Amino acid sequence: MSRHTPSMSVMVAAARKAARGLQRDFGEVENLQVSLKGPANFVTAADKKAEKVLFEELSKARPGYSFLMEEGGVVEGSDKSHRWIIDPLDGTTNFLHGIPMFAISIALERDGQLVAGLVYNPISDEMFIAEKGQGAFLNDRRIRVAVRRDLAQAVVATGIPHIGRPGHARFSAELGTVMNEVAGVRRMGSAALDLAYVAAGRFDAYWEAALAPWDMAAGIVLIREAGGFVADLKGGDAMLDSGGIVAGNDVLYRKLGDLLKKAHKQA
Ligand code: 2AM
Ligand code: CA
Repeated sequence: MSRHTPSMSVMVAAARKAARGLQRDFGEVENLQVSLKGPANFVTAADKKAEKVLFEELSKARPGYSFLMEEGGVVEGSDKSHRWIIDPLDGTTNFLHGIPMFAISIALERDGQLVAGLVYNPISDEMFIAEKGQGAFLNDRRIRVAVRRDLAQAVVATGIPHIGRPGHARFSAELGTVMNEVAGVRRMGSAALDLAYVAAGRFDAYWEAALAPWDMAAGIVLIREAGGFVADLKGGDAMLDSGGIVAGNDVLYRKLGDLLKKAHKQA
C-alpha cells in the first residue's frame, strides 16, 4: 500500500472529480464520430472543463499555490514556492478519435523541484502516483522500471511529430536509427501515459522531443520514484526547458540517449 501525504490525497481527489466529466464526454465523443462537424469543438470544451475542475479543486485545498496549465497558462499565486503543473487531457488526438488512451496529469513543484506526480487514465481507471522519496504506485501497487539492459530486448515508446509540430526530419533520423536496435517501437499518443508505462515496466524506455512541461512533469516524478532515470536529448537535465526527454532504467536511458545523439549527428 502507498502512504500518501495530504497533498497527494488532494491531487487524487481533484483528478477523480475531473475524470468524471471526461468519462461522460468521452462517451459522447464516440457518438459524435459520425457527425459531419466532428467532435473537435466538443473536445476543446471537455478539455477546458476538466482543467477548470482541477484548478478549482486544487485552489480550494491549497489556496495561494501557483499554476502552470495547458489551457490557462500561468496563474501566479501568493505562494511562490509551490506550483501545480497540469495537463487536464493529455492525448487529445486519441480522445477526439474515440481511442481510450488519454490521461489527466498533475505535478507539484516545491521550490523549483518536482515533488509529486499523478497520471490518471479515466477509462482504464489506472491511477499512477509518486511522491519524492516514497516510491511509485499503480492503484496502490508498487511499480518499478523494467530491468532489461539490452536494447535488442527493449520495447521503446516515442511520440511522432504531427502536422504543425517541429522536428519531422529529426524524428525520421531518430526512428531510422532506433528501430534497427530494439525489439519494438510503440506510439501511444500520450506522453504522460508513456512515462507512466515506463515507470510501471511496461515500456523499457521512451523518448520524445518538443513536449511542453505539463506533458512530462508528473511522469518524471513517476520514473524517478520507480527507480528509473530521465535526461534531455543532450544528456542534461533540462527536460522541462528543452521539451526533449529520454527515460528508462539506469542502463537503457543512457543507451537510448547515446543512440539518439548518434542519429542527430547523421541527420
Ligand atoms: P496533448 O495530447 O495534450 O496535445 C503526443 O506525441 C504527445 O505530444 C501528447 O502528450 C501531446 O499532448 C503532446 N503534444 C501534442 N502537440 C503538442 C505541442 N504543440 N506542444 C507540446 N506537446 C504537444
Ligand atoms: Ca499534453
